[in-house]
Amino acid sequence: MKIKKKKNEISKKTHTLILSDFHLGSKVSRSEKIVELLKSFDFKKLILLGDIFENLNFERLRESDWKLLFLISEISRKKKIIWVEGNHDKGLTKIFTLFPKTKVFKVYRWKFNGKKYLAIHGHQFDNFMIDNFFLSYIANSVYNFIQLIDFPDKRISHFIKRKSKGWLRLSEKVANRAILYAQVQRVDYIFCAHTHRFDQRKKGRTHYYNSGCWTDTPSTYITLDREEVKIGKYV
Ligand SMILES: [Mn+2]
Repeated sequence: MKIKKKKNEISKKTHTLILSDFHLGSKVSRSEKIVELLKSFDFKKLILLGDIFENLNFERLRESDWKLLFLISEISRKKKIIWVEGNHDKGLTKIFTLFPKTKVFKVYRWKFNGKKYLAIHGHQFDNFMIDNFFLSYIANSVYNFIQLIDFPDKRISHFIKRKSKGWLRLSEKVANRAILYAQVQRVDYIFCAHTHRFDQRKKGRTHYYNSGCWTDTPSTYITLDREEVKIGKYV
């Protein structure tokens, strides 16, 4: 499959793109939109920050999910792809070392201009999930179901997400623990996912970013160009 670019398509430029939580195989993943986004960017490096797959069941993948996977394999011929494992796709990511120029990590570190960077999915900072795997699985399924039966503008699921204390606590916890981890590891920038809420914080010299997800609107992504980090939204 060839990546074709339309003549008039405006190409945005960035060095690194960070995306996470596609949950391919679940009914709410927005693979068509991810394809659109990847095609609209001119980038050098792609970091897939975990939970790209919902689970190991490939039978659930739709045509559009396969299209996205073909696109990623096509990208991997020319550009560096970093695949960071999430809790949903643990182990599965190893298969993708078969793609050219693709590497799999649990924790990915790099340096730029004397600054240190680290990317980790973030479930490592979520002991609720680890202790109550079954509970959070149920909560997640219920939320996905509500999203499916929701109005087109997703007003019910967005309301739940805004009001849910659990969600808020999770975002807080992951952010705080990630910042602490970054300080201990002496890195300047830490990138996480897992909470499905995009986020941006700074504590002292430490910068924390969360790339959000692609199972909800707006879906979010991070661009990293020189030392400039931005969170982009995609409706
Ligand atoms: Mn996760």
